[in-house]
Amino acid sequence: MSESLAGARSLLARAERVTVLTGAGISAESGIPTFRGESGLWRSHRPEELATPEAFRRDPELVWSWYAWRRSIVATCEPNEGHRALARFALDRGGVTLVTQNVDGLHHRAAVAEAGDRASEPAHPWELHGSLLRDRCFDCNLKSDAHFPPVNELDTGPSRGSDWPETEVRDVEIPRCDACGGLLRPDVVWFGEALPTDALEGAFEAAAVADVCLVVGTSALVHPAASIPRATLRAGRPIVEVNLEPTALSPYAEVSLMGRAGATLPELLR
Ligand code: BV8
Ligand code: ZN
Repeated sequence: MSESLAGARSLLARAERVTVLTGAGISAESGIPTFRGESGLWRSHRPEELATPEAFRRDPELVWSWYAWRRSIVATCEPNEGHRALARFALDRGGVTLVTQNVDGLHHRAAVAEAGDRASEPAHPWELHGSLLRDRCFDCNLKSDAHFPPVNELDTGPSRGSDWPETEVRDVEIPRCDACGGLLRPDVVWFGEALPTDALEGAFEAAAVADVCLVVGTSALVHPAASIPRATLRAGRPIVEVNLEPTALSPYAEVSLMGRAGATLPELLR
């Protein structure tokens, strides 16, 4: 076992309370493109173009069909060994607060799978940026389950990479709110929008009292999520990072484990 893995394991073994912050990197091995990697989602489009309320006002069909395409990918993905190792870790010991920037719902699916009939309702992670599995009315904010278009309607063709087949999805009909007839949007947090208060406060409170903050698969560029591990640092406690490459947080990490989350987390958390 490498020295850094042994170091990280002993930090976690001694910790009573652990806060975990994950980003798109933990879902990469499930087949969901990340945002900034070489095959990143943003490669073909700038975030400002798609993940903002202004973009939705300007071209709701463009934004809606980008999310419909992403939903069609998420619908065919499964949690990977990284999600499942984290779910087991949280189930097997108390004091673990899972916070995610991801909107794919894979952490919760892993928790349900790992809990089996062990727990009535496994803990939901704090979803800082909302969820693709829900819609919300753009006008009155009424929430509903996501209106998944039938995948054949999307005709996304063979490619599941990040080259979004824009043409085939343009004619997707945007569903409307049952209560007020407004256009529905995915229940995710767009740039320039506030994060859900309960998730944000819950995450910062947990990180402030955590003995270790474990940061997995995030470039740590999007705020305020990327500031959460700093609450642990301010309390004089360490950050352990799992990533394929150095990130904005690496200089502050006690241990930076370079490796795929799906391979590293089962080793680290066993
Ligand atoms: C807000 C949901 C105010 C939608 C997303 C200038 C400086 C600082 C901040 C700002 C600024 N200008 C503007 C801001 C604020 C802005 C921001 O942070 N911008 C950034 C780009 C600079 N933030 C906001 O606008 C936030 N809101 O500030 O509101 C406010 C307050 C009160 C009232 C009103 C307003 C809202 C931010 C949320 C935006 N929504 N997503 C959707 O998904 O479509 S952000 C999006 O990026 C995703 O949620 C994603 O999770 C998130 C972060 O990206 P990562 O998860 O880190 O993914 P990334 O691809 O970047 O990195 C992947 C990592 O994984 C890499 O490091 C890679 O090496 C690694 N990896 C890959 N494979 C693996 C792996 N690691 C391990 N194993 C592998 N196999
Ligand atoms: Zn409405």
